[in-house]
Amino acid sequence: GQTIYLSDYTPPGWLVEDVSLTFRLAPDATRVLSRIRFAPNPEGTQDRFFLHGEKLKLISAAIDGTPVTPDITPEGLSCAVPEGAFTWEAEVEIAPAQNFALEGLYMSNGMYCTQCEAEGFRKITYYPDRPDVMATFHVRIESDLPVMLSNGNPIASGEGWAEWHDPWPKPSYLFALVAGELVNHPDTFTTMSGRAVELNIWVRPGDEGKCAFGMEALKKSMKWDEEVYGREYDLDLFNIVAVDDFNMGAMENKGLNIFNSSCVLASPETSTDANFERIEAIIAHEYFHNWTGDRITCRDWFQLCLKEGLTVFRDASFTADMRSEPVKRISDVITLRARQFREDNGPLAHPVRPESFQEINNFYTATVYEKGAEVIGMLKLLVGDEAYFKALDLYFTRHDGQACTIEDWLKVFEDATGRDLTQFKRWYSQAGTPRLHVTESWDNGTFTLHFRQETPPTPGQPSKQPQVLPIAVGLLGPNGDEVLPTTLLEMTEAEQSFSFEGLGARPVPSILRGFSAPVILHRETDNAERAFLLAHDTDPYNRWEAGRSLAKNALLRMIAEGMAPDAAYLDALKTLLEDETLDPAFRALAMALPSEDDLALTLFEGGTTPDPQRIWEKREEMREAMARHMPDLLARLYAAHQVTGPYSPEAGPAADRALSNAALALLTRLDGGERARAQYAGADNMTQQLAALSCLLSIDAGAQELQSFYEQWQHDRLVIDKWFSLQVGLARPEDAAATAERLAAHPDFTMKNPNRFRATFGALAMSPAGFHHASGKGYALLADWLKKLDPLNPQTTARMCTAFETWKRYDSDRQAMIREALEGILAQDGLSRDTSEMVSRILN
Ligand code: BAL
Ligand code: ZN
Repeated sequence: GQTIYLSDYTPPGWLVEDVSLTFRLAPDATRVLSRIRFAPNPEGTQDRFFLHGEKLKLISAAIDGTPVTPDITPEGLSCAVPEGAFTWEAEVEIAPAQNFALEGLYMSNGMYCTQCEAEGFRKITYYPDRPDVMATFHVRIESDLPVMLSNGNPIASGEGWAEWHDPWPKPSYLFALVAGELVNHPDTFTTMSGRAVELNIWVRPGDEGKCAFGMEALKKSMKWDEEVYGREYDLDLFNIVAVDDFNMGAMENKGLNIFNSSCVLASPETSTDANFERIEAIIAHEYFHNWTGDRITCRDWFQLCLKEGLTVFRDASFTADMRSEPVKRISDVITLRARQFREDNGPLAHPVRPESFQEINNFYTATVYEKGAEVIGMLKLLVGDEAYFKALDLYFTRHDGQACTIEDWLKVFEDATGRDLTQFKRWYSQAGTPRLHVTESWDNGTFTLHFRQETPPTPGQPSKQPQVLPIAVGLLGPNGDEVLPTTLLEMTEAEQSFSFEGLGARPVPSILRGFSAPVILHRETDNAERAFLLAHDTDPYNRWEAGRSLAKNALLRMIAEGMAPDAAYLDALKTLLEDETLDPAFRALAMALPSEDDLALTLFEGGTTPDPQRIWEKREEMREAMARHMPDLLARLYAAHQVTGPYSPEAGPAADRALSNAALALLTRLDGGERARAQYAGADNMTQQLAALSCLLSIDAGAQELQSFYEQWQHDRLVIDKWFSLQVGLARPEDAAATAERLAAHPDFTMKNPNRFRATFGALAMSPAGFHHASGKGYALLADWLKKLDPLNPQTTARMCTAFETWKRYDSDRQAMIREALEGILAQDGLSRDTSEMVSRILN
């Protein structure tokens, strides 16, 4: 494949003033007529006039009314053009019903919809499909479908047609069109300046009852962005559409957000508490893009983190404000470690701002999104809240309507604060997770923390420079009182010490409070100190971290040394769970053990080859020990945190359900499933039903419930996705691949729906012991299905190849089997650019 480099960026030769598009919709032969006003870019180098275009049948083309015959390649067309401004007109034919890649214009259950980010617009018509070309769009849709939507405001419609105009200049990746037999859930919002905005969530008939929660989330997001960032919505209309077949979670098209139906449709009967929280966050995320993404967009795709890191950071702050801040922070760190650290410490590691790619779709990653958000969180910590919002105001005024870079972003912070961010910028250019080593010394009233940072080599980056690390610390006295409240240390050197004077006794440090930097902390400590922090730390994040490190240490010793589960850990956990002053959601998180993948990475780093089967067994053994250590407490928690009355997805009752269901999961190991069976039978919401079913499946006792669950929900595709993934995810390691294989033969399985494919094979990939089973069956099965999926949907295929990204950690037998699986994929005829880039990077 061809590699594209950030350093090769050149401004476009021509800019677009205005675009008019007409769509004559037909499943196999949609005609797209375009009329585009081009003008030479004074800042560009006008060599050859080139328009992107892929898989398009050109019917006709003209410049200023005169027919032209362009040179056409698989990537686009070029053509001689007059000097100065001119009008380009073309007609192309495309076949949305044959488009299973779900990029460009495609069909889902009889409905037309689009996905243009990153480079899908070039599958709709010939265009300079790059984000630094921003234009106003006028769109006419012709079809016999009742609902026809595009970006911006509706301007006219009649029998069989509708016209839309978007007054805000935008890049082509934000274009959207939807047409279908849809029904809407309407509402209104009055903005801070008093303008009324019409809001709609459009769904397939039958899904109307699943829109109310999403609508409330949208209104909360609009309000929050006004109150916290001073950002007001800028059109008379905001539309959301739910689509079943969608590669991503959702898409922020201007005024017409398109959502994977799993990320917007919600009802108590069909959605879990986790689903509700995720939907609220994604609706906020897409809405927040209106300013951080749409009004101010990216100059080129290397700058993706400019909009994604910032928007993830914004949606995380929103969720923290709507729910519990510490619980959100802890959950985000769990995700960061599970996904981003995994990526950053393997063959796919890349900087937050990558410097080259073959297929940009492969860079919608945890690093760009989640580490990109962490970088913004660090910037905010370093400059302080007030300066952060001052810089953001400057960003919005200075760059409104522009396509920007990370340099522009950092410059507003430099200008607003007077700070030099040259070294900070390394967070955008250096890949890999910094290791932060800490030692301490105590001398006559002075306590000193000695820090050393190092970042291991990553592909293409053998050596790294020190980064700016904001390290939030607090100090606790021997009796547990805080003797130094949270203080921010700013580390800039490879090695640096910080002293605290005038202390009466040697303190216990609480380091990296709130996970103030995305690093791996190495500190020699003992269980007594961990237990002390678990009992006394005032920082909820570090309190949780202390419990997690106790659990992790205990598990590592069980795995590596065959030790029994650590009684001190079990006692400390019991004490924490008994503390009714603590948020039940926090306690539920404290009961969760470090993931299998997290343990595997730590073992590997320590020089031990991880055995996925043994890790799985030891986690099971630990859970069993947890249950046996505190059966009465668990029974009490289970009963005391039952939620009565009608279901509400709010944080309070969701937290109680989280704690009671965490207790149930352990109790099920003791009571043979008695409580879970009763909960299943009495459940009136999906959270309770699914939790009970999971408990039963985890002890191999849920066959009957599994069957009745299917019968109850067979007409609800989102619930049936849960039915698929639960069976694979909870299968014993030796059965996981066979379960996925059996479900892939189920009549409800389809490769054409990414949600269903992920529910089946994503669940396998996310079960380390099953996927890495010594038989190699998991590898072979996934590789087989990825080979089948690639010709249809390269984007989802490539994404799922990341299942193999940890392969170098494992023993030579497993490595040989994985290599064979990956080489088999690579040898496939006509393999997509997406998958070929991904597999090659993993293999190297
Ligand atoms: N821009 C792609 C989907 C999202 O990040 O919102
Ligand atoms: Zn986004």
